[in-house]
Amino acid sequence: MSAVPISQISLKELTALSQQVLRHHGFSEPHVEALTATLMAGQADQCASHGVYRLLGLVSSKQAGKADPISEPEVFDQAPAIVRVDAKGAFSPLAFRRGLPSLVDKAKHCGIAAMAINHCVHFSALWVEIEQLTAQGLVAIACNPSHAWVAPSGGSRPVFGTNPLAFGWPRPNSDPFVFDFATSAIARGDIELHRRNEQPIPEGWAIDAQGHPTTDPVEALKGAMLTFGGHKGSALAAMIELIAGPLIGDMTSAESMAWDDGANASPYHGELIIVMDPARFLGDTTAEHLVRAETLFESIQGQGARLPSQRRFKARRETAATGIVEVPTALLNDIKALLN
Ligand code: NDP
Ligand code: PYC
Repeated sequence: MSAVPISQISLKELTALSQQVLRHHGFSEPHVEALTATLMAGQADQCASHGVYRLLGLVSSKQAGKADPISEPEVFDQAPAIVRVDAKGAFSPLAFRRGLPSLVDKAKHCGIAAMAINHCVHFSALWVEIEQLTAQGLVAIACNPSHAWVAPSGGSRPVFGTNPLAFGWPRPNSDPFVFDFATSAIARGDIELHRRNEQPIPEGWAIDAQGHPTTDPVEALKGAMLTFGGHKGSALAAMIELIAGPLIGDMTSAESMAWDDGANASPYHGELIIVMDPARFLGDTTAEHLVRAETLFESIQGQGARLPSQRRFKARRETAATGIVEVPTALLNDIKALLN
């Protein structure tokens, strides 16, 4: 397997490049800021499938007429514990930003609250949002459908999206406990990166269009991805289709794919975020129970196992120390070409 040429670039320079590209393609300033913050968070944490690579999809989705670059999200007070944000066909990060203050207020008042983001084009990692809630001392769960790329366990035709599920738990004196993964064996973005880098994918990620196991990323992208954990990932993917689809009045992954109509744009659907406030569940005993929760993390790490997000937080500290990130040279060139 040949090594992929890599360029080193400062995060500051990459941030400016991302802003320049988005402005060049007509994105409004609030979207430029929210989108770039999301892309750079992914890059700084060395999450290759959801970092600056996504800039290509942001521009192509806009060019295909499948993502509005300027719509201002509208926030609705849907119910005492539910805030709804209509993204109006634009990418989701600005909608999340606009709904966040109301979601936090509602969770702190009611103890549990939810935010439904509707009509958003989606490309991001969910931990970026989860961490904004754990930073407020809240427990959070987020999920969304995508495009129908994933076959149900026991089947061979795509029905589900890659449907990420993320969870965050605030910790008193350390990074929050956060996991965030696709309910497919891997995010589709990772298979796309294998295709770009001409690298085979591991067995178990996908089947080809004839339903045979494949390690060829090109065939995998034409066929169907597989769920993680067989029937268990399949059931979680179905749950996400339901609670972040019909429950919030938005599209399933199959509907998003039909809407796409071959444009190959980012998925268009909704997102559900559920938040719980330990202080409302526990009152005066909150601190005592959060300390008890630490025993769980100690017993995981104490035997040499790692926590999810541990790699990411380490990468974040490394990036902060050097100010430098690594980007495949071909990708950097493709991004610069977006300015032509
Ligand atoms: P992974 O299969 O790599 O799983 C990611 C999660 O598992 C991270 O929390 C990661 O922590 C943790 N993890 C990985 N290895 C270990 C280990 N050995 N021990 C403990 N924890 C571990 O990623 P996916 O491909 O499933 O998902 C990647 C991203 O794609 C997610 O951020 C997700 O939100 C995003 N995505 C977004 C979609 C969308 O529609 N917007 C659709 C699908 C995916 P760490 O980061 O520290 O390695
Ligand atoms: O990598 O599966 C994925 C994905 C879909 C939408 C954003 N990321």
